[in-house]
Amino acid sequence: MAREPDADARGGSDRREATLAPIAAIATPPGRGGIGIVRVSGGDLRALIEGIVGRRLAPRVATRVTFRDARGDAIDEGLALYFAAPHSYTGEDVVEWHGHGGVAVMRLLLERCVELGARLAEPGEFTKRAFLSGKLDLAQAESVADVIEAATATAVRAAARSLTGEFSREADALRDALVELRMYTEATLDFPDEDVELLREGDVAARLGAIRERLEAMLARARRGALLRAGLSVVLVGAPNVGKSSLLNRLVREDAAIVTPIAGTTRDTVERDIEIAGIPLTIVDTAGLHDTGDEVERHGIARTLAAIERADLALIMVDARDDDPPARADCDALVAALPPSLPRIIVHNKCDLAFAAVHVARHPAVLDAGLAGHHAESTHVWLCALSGEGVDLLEGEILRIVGVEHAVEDAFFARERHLHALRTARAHLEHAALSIAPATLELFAEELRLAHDALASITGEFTPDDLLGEIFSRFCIGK
Ligand SMILES: Nc1nc2c(ncn2[C@@H]2O[C@H](COP(=O)(O)OP(=O)(O)OP(=O)(O)O)[C@@H](O)[C@H]2O)c(=O)[nH]1
Ligand SMILES: [Mg+2]
Repeated sequence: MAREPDADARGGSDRREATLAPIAAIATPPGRGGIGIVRVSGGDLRALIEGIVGRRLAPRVATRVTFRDARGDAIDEGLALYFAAPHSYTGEDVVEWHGHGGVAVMRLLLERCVELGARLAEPGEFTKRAFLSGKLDLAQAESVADVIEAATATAVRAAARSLTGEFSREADALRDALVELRMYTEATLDFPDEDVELLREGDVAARLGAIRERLEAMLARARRGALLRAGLSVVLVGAPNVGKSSLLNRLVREDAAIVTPIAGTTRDTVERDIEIAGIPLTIVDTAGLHDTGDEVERHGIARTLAAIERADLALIMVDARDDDPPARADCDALVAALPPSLPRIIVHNKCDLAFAAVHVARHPAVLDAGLAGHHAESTHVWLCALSGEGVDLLEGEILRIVGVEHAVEDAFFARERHLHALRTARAHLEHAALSIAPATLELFAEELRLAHDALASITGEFTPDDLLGEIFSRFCIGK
C-alpha cells in the first residue's frame, strides 16, 4: 500500500498564492528623530512610487527624492529605497521612504501612500507576509519580535540565533532524521514478511535513541532560552531577623528593604528585578515566618505564602549560629510547608558571628535531615549578608540550580509554543520507543508521525491560520 509522502502536507492553505493589497506603516518609533521611515509593501508599487516622487526608482539604490502630495506640493525631502519583488523583506515590492523624523511629516507621507492605494498595515503584517512568501519560517518570524523586545544583551543574542535560523535548522535536522526513520518503518509495513529483518537492518532502536537524545539537547537549550524570556522569581524566606532583607539589598545592590535589629521589620513583600549572567530574576523579600498575634505581621506572612506559590526558587535563610539542629524548629516547619518540587537553597547567614568561612556544600550533610526534608539534593551556602562576602557563591548556585551555569550563551530564545511542540514530540517518541516490535509497528509508525507533526509546527509547516493571527497580532505596527 502506498503511503502519502510527507511533502503533501506542506505548503497548504497558509502559503499565499495571489498578490495582496499594498500595506503601509511608519516603521520608526513615534516621536521626533533625525530620520523617520514609512514602509510600503505590495504586489506592484510602481504607480504608488511614481505618484509620490514623480519618477521610477532603480532597485536597491538610495535615491534622493522630494516626496509630494496630490497637488504636487512638497511634503519632505529624503531618500527612497526600492526593493523589487521577490528580493525584499516581504518577498513583494517594498519601498522605504526615509524622511525627517517628525510626527506630522511622517503622518502626511503615510496618508499619501494610502491615497495611492495602500492600506494601513496591521501589527506584524510585514513579517507575516515575509512568512507567507517563504522568506522566513515561523520560528524566525517570531524572533523578529523577540529581537526587538529583548531586554538584555544575552536575550538579544539568543533571539538573533533564532532569527538567523539556527533554531529552525536544528528543528529541521531533527525532523529529517525522523522522516528517514519513518521511511524505514513505512517500508516495513508495506512488506510485512520482512518485518523483523528490516527492523534489525534499519537499527530502528538505535536511530530512535539518537533522535531522542538530540531532541533532549534541543529542549534543554530552548528551556534556557525560555528563562531568558520570562525570568525567574526567587523568594527569600526564613525566621525573623536572620538577615533576609540584608541579603536582598546585597543582591540588588541598593537599599531596597529596611534593615533593623528588630525582629519583624519586614511586614510586606519587597520585590526587585536584577540580572545575573543575563538571566532576569525577580527577588522577593518576605516577612519572617513565625507564629504571631500581631495582625499586621499576620497579613505579611499571608503574603509570604503567596510569594512562595509564585516562586521558581526558594532561598531559605537560617542564622549560621543556629546550625545546631534543635535551634531550628521554626525553620524546619517552614521547609516542610514548601511545595516539595520547589527548588531551594539553604542560606546560612551571619558567618562572621558564627566564626564560619563562606562556602558552598552541595551534598546532603548532617544538617539536611531536618532542613532539606524529602527534597533530593539540597544546596547550602554559608555567607555574610552584612559584608556581602559569599554572595557571589550564592549567585553561582542560583544559576546552577536553574540550569544555566555557563551555557546561556547557546540558548534558543524559545517561546511557550516551541517548548510545547518539543515536549509533545518527546512524548510521542517515548511512546514510540515502547512499541518497537513487529506486532506494534503500526502504532510505532503513528507515534513517529505525531512527533513529526509536532516538530514541523515549530517552523510553521502545518500551522493553522488562527494561530498565525495570534502570533503576528503581538507584533508592533510597522514590523
Ligand atoms: N553580623 C551580621 N549581622 C547581620 C548579617 N546580616 C544581617 N545582619 C543583621 O541582622 C539584623 C536583621 O537583619 P534583616 O536583614 O533586617 O533581617 P530580616 O530577616 O529581614 O528580618 P525581618 O524583616 O524582621 O524578618 C540587622 O541588624 C542586620 O544588620 C550578617 O551577615 N552578619
Ligand atoms: Mg526583613
